[in-house]
Amino acid sequence: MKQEFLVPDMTCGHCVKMITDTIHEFSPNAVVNADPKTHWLTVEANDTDPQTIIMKLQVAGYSPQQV
Ligand SMILES: [Cu+2]
Repeated sequence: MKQEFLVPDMTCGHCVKMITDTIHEFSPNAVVNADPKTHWLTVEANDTDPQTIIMKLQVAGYSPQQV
């Protein structure tokens, strides 16, 4: 399942790494694409759901919005 988010406070490569690592902690095989310029985040994974991704990223300090 492909899940898409907007993360306005994902602004640099550090954010991309933090977000990717955070997602891989609970969904190790997720395919994560994150663009700090457009703030667009896509996660392809069958073992998680948008609410979990949003909650975990909020804990990591980001403000994802599902789109
Ligand atoms: Cu950053």
